[in-house]
Amino acid sequence: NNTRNNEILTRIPTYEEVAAYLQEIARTYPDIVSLENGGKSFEGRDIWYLKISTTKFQDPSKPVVFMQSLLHAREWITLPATLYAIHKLVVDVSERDVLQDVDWIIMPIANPDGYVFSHAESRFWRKNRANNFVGICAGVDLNRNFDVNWGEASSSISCMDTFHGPQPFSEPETRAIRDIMLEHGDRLELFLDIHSFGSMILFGHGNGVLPPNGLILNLLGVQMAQAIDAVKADFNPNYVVGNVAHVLYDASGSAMDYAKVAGAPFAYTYELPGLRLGVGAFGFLVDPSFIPQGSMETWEGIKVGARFVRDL
Ligand code: ING
Ligand code: ZN
Repeated sequence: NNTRNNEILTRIPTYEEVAAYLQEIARTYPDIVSLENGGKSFEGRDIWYLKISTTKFQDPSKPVVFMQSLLHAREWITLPATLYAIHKLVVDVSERDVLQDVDWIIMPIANPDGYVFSHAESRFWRKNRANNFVGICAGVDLNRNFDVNWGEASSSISCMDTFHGPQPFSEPETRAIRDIMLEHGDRLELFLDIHSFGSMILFGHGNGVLPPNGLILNLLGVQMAQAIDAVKADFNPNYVVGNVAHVLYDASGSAMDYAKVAGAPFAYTYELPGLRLGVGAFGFLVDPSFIPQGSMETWEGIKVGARFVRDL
């Protein structure tokens, strides 16, 4: 029921709770939502995602927006933000136009094994939990494993947090995302990869070379950031917008860069705000009182992106 739907948005739910919530949404709103399985994670968990459409993805004139979170396990604040977006699209529907004229693919937990591990064993775990390669440590950085400039700015050492894996797309989690992108490549207009932390909206390429549409990528990035800044908490800084290599660091093999290969002209990584005054790893911790605010402000940015591609 509706009470339960809302309660889950106020905290950090477990993998099982999210799976049950997505099932419940799909069961309650079968005309617009379908629950899909992208395959199994390394440890055998289902990689769930929702397809949300008023026309069952049958209208070729609609743009597709693909958004995902928790590709990195420890970035917990991104999960309620994504669940809130689902809630606003399906349950609340206060902005009917972004549901009516856009088809949505939403994957709240892109790295199920890492997410479960970050709850059970190691709060600051980033990677997945693969260990079927030469090397003494477990885990591949899924955001370095995509087949785009693979290995150029990432680590070949399994114990590093940016280990790119034994080869491009070695991981079932990145293959699941790739297959969804390629399936919708011709209509995929906007890809949003929700990470934390740092209050940034980043675009490619990860090697610092701007894509051909770099200026308009920057323009839409700024528009999304302004929408967030207009409603953000006073204690957080304004969002910074720019090329990932310019504002942060070089990074190859990312989901964001691969989305452009797959056909998405607009591909961004959001870095949601860190814990208040968070530095180092503490930025990944979540102040429960920030969850509603962080979710609401992120949705403001997402809406601007969705309306932009709708109006192209
Ligand atoms: N930041 C991203 C990371 O994967 C990033 C930054 C964005 C890299 C886009 C490449 C492409 O390192 C976090 N916090 O994970
Ligand atoms: Zn991340």
